[in-house]
Amino acid sequence: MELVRATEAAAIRAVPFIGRGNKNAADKAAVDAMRKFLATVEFQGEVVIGEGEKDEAPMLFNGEIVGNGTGPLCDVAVDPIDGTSLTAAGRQNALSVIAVADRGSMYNPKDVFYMEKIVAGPAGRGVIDLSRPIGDNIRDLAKALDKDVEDMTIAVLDRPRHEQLIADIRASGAGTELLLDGDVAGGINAALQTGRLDMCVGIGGTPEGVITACAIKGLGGVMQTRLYPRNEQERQAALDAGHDLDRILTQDDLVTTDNTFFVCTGVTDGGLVKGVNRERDHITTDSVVLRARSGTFRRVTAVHRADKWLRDDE
Ligand code: VTB
Ligand code: MG
Ligand code: MG
Repeated sequence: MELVRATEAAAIRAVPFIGRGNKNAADKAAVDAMRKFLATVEFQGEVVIGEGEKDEAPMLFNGEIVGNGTGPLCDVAVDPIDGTSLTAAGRQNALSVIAVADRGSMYNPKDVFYMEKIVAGPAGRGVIDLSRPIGDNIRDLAKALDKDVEDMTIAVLDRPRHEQLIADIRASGAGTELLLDGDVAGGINAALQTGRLDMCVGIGGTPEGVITACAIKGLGGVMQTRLYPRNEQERQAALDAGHDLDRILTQDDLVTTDNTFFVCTGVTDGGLVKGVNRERDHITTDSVVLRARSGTFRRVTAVHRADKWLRDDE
């Protein structure tokens, strides 16, 4: 639960950068705040997923030790802001995220930046299959959800690489929700049994994949992924790093323990969490905490005193 303080801090510190056009400045403020707050949490974390590498963004470094140096040994995956471009533009759906699991349990996506992903809620277990055509997956999931295909909504990152995928989804009769960024929130929204999304598919960041897996385990949903090198050079690097490029990695391969925590706080408003809100002398944050072992989904609304946050030394 203490972890939520770190995502709250990152989100609050990113606020002055919302809509200011400088995504690295926003990310740096969030990274610094997260690092500082993580140092007060009772655990011995090693950053496995620092994110930011693909985007050449400021980051917590892979191998960096975080926490106060006592307590359980953990793997840590962070994305201080998923959606730095969204934040810089002042758009919706930017979040700050941390996932923590037992030491040695997180998949290390070393040298491969992208993966194909398919994510759905509990109804998709034993139903969706990354190796099958998207239209079949949509039809089968609709059946499992007892819905018409026409009532299905599929989230996809809005990227040129997804042109065919988007056409195939629409040809099946389902609708798309095109995401500017943020397939972590997209995957979680797809796995939640409330809201309009039924599935999230497409090629997205590998770090975001591992982070999403922690959340999906908490939600009892299903996720299948496969590494996606973009060119021969990345392909060779992946093989040299020992990756099996044909293997389908599920949420349980990406995080091999059920002892996982996932926390996120909204930076800007989104479908999963509201953004940071400042009113006079108070700042309100909206967060989600997911614990896989108990399957608990908590919403945490916190009210912070603005004067504490306006001082730089806090
Ligand atoms: C996604 C998305 C992120 O990177 O995983 C992604 O969730 C995919 O890469 O918000 P491209 O942007 O290069 O397509 C982000 O957009 C940024 O980390
Ligand atoms: Mg990201
Ligand atoms: Mg980021």
